[in-house]
Amino acid sequence: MRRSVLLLSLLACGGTPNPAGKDMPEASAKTTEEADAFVKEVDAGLRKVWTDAESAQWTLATDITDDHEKAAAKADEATMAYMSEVIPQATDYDGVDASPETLRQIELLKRAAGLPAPSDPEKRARLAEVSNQLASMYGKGKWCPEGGTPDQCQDLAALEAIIGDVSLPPEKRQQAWERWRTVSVPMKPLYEEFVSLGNEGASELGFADMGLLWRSGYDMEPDAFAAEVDRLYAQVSPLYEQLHCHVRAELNEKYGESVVPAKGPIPAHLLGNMWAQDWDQLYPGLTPFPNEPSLDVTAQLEKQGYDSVKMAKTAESFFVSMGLDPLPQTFWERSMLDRPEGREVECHASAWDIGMQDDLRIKMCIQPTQEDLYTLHHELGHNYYFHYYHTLPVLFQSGANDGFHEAIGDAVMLSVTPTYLKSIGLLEEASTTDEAVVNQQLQNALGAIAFLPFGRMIDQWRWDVFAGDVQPDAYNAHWWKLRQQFQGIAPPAGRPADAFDPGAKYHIPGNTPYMRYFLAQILQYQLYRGMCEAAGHQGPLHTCSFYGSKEAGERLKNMLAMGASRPWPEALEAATGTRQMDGQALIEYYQPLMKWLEEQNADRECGW
Ligand code: X8Z
Ligand code: ZN
Repeated sequence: MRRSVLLLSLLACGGTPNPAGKDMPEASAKTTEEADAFVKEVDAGLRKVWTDAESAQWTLATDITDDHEKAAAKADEATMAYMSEVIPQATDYDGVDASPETLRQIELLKRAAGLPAPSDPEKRARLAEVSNQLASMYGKGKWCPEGGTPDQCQDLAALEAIIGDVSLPPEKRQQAWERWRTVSVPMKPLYEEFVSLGNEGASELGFADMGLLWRSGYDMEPDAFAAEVDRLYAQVSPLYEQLHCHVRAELNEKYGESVVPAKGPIPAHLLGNMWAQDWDQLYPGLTPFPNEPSLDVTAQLEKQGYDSVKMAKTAESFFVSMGLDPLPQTFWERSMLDRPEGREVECHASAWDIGMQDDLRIKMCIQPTQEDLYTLHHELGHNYYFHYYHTLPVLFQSGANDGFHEAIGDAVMLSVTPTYLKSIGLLEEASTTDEAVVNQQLQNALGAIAFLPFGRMIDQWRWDVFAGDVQPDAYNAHWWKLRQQFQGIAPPAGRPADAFDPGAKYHIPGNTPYMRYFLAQILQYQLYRGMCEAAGHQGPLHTCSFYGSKEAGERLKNMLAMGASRPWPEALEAATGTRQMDGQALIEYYQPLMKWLEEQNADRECGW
């Protein structure tokens, strides 16, 4: 979701008007009418600045040039200036006697700056400039040989292809891994400046640092949120540890003790993904029961000549089967579905609603792969959220919390079972034997379970950096400390002193909060279970598909239409009947795999 990146990242959240345990503030001098008028005025003001900023960001992301970068920075600066003006006014309404809708908008406004700017105009302009520079550096990032010609340069896609090709020798993949990380070296001084200016902005708004501002967006106290993250991670990490143990043992066998030691962390370049955040590419080599039917959707997509439009239509048709609206015609006219020739673009997939009026779009460089089919469901999940809440006041046009926004498409994707894929001709055969279930679950887990510690650690790093607990000279070491602690992975070799590896991950230079993706991993199984219930599913959770279920669609639509108008536990309750985020649905879903992994690992020493 793009709007979240700079502008709305914290709108997904918002505090309750009177958080538990706090005394009611003293009555405000403002009247009910004044509060309503303020909220109305802010709604109009935000629509204007956000629409301008989004249009400029769209232009930049689909055509990265210096001029577009300047225009985007200018529009961001105007947004920041507006925020600096209205956010402090919100506190004048503390304790005002107004409707719950008005009170909630005022509370959401206080946390609405994803990137809070200092009120000093020069510093604000500099922050807008630095943040757009960082994002463009990532988008344009390439490794080029010294003294070489431009056609010898390698961009992210080229380097990812090498990392993802598990048949290539480890040295070649290590080289690609290291080359991509040269792109982020020059980001480091800019990132330091970004942290310092952003923190200054946060402190002007009354938050000790940017991390605290981010954590305060979950309808609970920031410390309680951090504890909630720990609780959720403790629920699901045993499954990750089993997966890690099995994968490490297999890689040890494949590459030998000198490349992948049987104990200790796994080298990060051998997991098939540039950031080792998902390990999907390892599935063909790890298939538990190779005699079961193939799950290779990519082969079929290629064979059947799926182009980007057909890929997107395939994802759309799942949502439509549940009774959701087809995407508007303008989606097909305005989206960027393919990498264009002759200009630089940011290929990292994102979903948009420019102007918050159902101008739905995605920006993606679609390839006919299973991974991109997955990402399309993910992006359309964002678009459907935008679509069903676009009539709300803008401050409510956000996920119930930001994890919800990221979870919708993924929850739907859990219903994209082999049986469904066979029904649309993307698998030749589907089987429901116990062996086939383990195959499919391992395939899923290499994406989703491998992701859990990564999703957990990224913002741990940023929280620590923003809080000043980690100084610039320790940025990289701290990154790898957390990578090892949570993921049990290590760099292929010692890192150079000037390395800034966090910058080689899109969301760091792009300033997109990341804990949302961890929450989404938890929430998606809860939402999936809720929709399965609505569809009348009986039997083990992993056997459910709500394809074609209008009842499941109804439940989803109701939640989407709430946006952020109510504290997230209410939205969760509407969709699932519970008010707590809970890793138990994920654990229930993966029960067959957990059992199989424990058997495989019975004689192995797990952990790192
Ligand atoms: O950034 C994304 C989406 C856009 S919101 C493509 N994701 C995270 C990532 O790529 O790192 C989805 C999964 C996690
Ligand atoms: Zn997303």
